[in-house]
Parts: sequence; C-alpha cells; structure tokens
Amino acid sequence: MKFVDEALITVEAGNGGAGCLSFRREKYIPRGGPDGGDGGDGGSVVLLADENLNTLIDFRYQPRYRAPNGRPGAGRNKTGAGGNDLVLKVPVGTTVYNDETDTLIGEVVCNDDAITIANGGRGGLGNTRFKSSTNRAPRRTTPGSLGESFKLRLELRLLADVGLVGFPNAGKSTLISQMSAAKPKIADYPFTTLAPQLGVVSLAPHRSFMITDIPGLIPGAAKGAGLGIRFLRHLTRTRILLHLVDVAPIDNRDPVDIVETIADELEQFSPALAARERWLVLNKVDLVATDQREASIQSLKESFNWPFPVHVISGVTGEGCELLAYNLMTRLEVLMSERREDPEAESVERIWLDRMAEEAHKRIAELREKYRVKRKGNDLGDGDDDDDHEVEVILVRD
Ligand SMILES: Nc1nc2c(ncn2[C@@H]2O[C@H](COP(=O)(O)OP(=O)(O)OP(=O)(O)O)[C@@H](O)[C@H]2O)c(=O)[nH]1
Ligand SMILES: [Mg+2]
Repeated sequence: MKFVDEALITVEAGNGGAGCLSFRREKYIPRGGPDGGDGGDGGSVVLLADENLNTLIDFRYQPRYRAPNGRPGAGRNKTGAGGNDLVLKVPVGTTVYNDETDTLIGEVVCNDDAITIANGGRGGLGNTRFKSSTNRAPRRTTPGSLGESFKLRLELRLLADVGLVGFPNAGKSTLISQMSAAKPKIADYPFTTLAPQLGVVSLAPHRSFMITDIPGLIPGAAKGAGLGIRFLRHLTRTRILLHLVDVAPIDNRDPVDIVETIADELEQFSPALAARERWLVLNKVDLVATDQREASIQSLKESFNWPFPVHVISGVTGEGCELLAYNLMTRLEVLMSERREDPEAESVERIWLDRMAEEAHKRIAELREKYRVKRKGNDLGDGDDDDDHEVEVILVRD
C-alpha cells in the first residue's frame, strides 16, 4: 500500500429535484385544485473520519465523487425522494482546502468527525405551494437548485503526541521500535524510513501516547534535498518533538553542528514548529567507551545548553528509554490537564496549531509549485505528484 498524504478530488453534490405541476383529477371532484409535490433535496458530500484509515491512497485512484440528485415531486402532493448523502471516509487528521481559492474548509480531528464539503441542491416547489385566494389553479413550480461542486485538496497530517526529528541514521526508527510495538524497518544506511510511521507507547492501562517517526532530514531539506521537508507536516499536530542525535557518528561530525543543521531546516519550514517544545535525545550512548562516557556526555550537554529536557539513551540496548517514555507521558499529562482546565492555555495551543498548520501548508504549496515548474521544464509532465512512496504506513496499537 502506498502512503499518500495529499489528494486532489472533485466533488459534486446532487441537484434538487424539480417541483411538480399537477392537478387533482378524480371522478366527481371537478377542478380538484393543485396537488404537485415538491422535489427532493439533492444528496450532499460528507467527509467522515475513520480511525482505521491512514492514507489518502483511494482518492488518488478515484478522484471524482458525485452525490445523487433529488427526485422530482409528483402528483397527489408527493415529495420526491431526497438523494442520499455521499459519505467519503478519510483518515483522522485530514484537512480539506478549496484548491481553487486555497481556503481552508475544515478538518476532522476525532474518529467519526464529519464535515459537509458540498451541499446538495434544495428541492423545487410543486404548484401546490403557489395556491392562494386569488390563484386557485397555479401553474407555477420551481426547479430544484444545483448542488455545490468544488475542486478540493485533501491533506493528511498524522495525529501523534510526540514527533521524532533527526538526521538519517540517528536511530529514530530504532527508538520507536524500542518504545512501542511498531516494527519499522531499521538499517545502517540513510533514508531507511521513506514515510511516516506511528507507534503507541503504552506505560500502563490508560497511560499511553502516540509517537511518530518521519524520514530523516539533511542539510538543504527545506529546499527539497533528500526526501525534503514535506513529511514535517506530520509533526505539526504533535505536542512535543524529540530531536535525536547520534553522539558517536561514524563520520565524526560534531553532534552540536548536526543538531543546529536540523534546527535551521525546521526554522525554514515553520518558525512556529521550530519554537515548539523540543527535547534533545543523545542517542547511541552505548558506542561511547564506559570510562569516557560521563565526561563526554557532560561536555556535550554543556555545549548544547538546551532549553528543554535532555535525555541520554541507547535505542539498541534500551538504556534510558523507559525513563524517556515515563517523562514524556508525565509531561503530556500535565499539558493535557492544563488545556482541559485553563481556557487560556487551550486557546494559546490552538493558536500554535493554526500557525504551524498554516506555515506548513504554505511551505509545501511553494515546494509543490517548484516541482511543477521543474517538471514542466524537464518535460516530464506525467500528471502525477512525485510524492508517492511504495511503502506502508503502519499503525500498531499494541
Ligand atoms: N550502537 C547503536 N546503534 C544504533 C542505536 N540506535 C540505532 N542504531 C543503529 O543505527 C542505524 C540506523 O538506525 P535507524 O533506526 O534505522 O535510524 P533512522 O534515524 O530511523 O534512519 P532513517 O530512517 O534512515 O532516517 C541502524 O544500524 C541501527 O541499528 C543505538 O542506540 N546504538
Ligand atoms: Mg528510520
């Protein structure tokens, strides 16, 4: 299955059925009067969040949707049947934009959230409606109104509490597999992870959080290098970021330098995302000789002078991972209860989320445009976005 987090679709709601022109005709009842019923309303197109879905792939294969029309009214004051709503199931975290005006229509954030994205036309009026004291035999009816139709862009942002960022090979997938039941592909070459992965970290019953791993970032990612920054979108719904760094990289690069590079890329992508709570995780500590460990970690910590918590772990041996999970859970619980109890905290968080979403949307739209122009220049116009990956996004719930 392909992981697809963007899709362009066309939706057309059903038209309203026409009102009916009819007069009552019965034996022994001369001039029975008007009895034309109203037309039925056209079906609307509705998006419904389904937690079992995690890709927009189906919308790539079938990009057009049309809800049925309302039926016309009939004699004997019969109202036409309404067209059923067409329900499109989408993953939780899907945002809808009007592609022509680039305006946000809405998003579904919880399972079973629904939004109407195109309203069905109203049924027309039958001639019975126009009966009055001065016109007992009206011949007037109205046609049904047209259903709305739009070209829409669906964008999926995975919902997770914690998001991982770091260079390729930093050990992000190893950590997610250590902390959760997810089993992403791990290998000693860069760009092993080609699409976001989700895992559930479960500490105790009712104490769990969701963590997401996205493909590694490299210098120039903001300009499209490597797999680029498009997957950063999936971090804009997270509450805490974990910035993972290999403390003993094989090329002997300075970890401080590596971390700054990624911070720059984040900043270019979305200043709001870069300013979020981001914990530093010094990984692969097992590779540092035991007798040097304390001193070298201490000096690293000092050179980072990090404003948020710093953790020292080994994703392979599991050292420090339990404490990290526990501290993350505790912090998330504090943040959640703040949001619940303090309306001010809730609205501040909403502002952050909106800012990140807007900045991410803008940056990805710019990149998309850049690729489009480039593709045109290369005359490779195959009509498809080059953001498909033959990989599966896996959500493991224990
Ligand atoms: N010794 C040691 N090796 C580690 C540790 N964590 C990860 N590795 C190794 O580092 C390599 C890369 O690990 P991954 O988890 O695939 O790294 P990633 O950050 O997901 O990499 P990409 O998906 O390419 O971005 C693998 O060979 C891992 O076995 C660790 O704590 N200690
Ligand atoms: Mg990986």
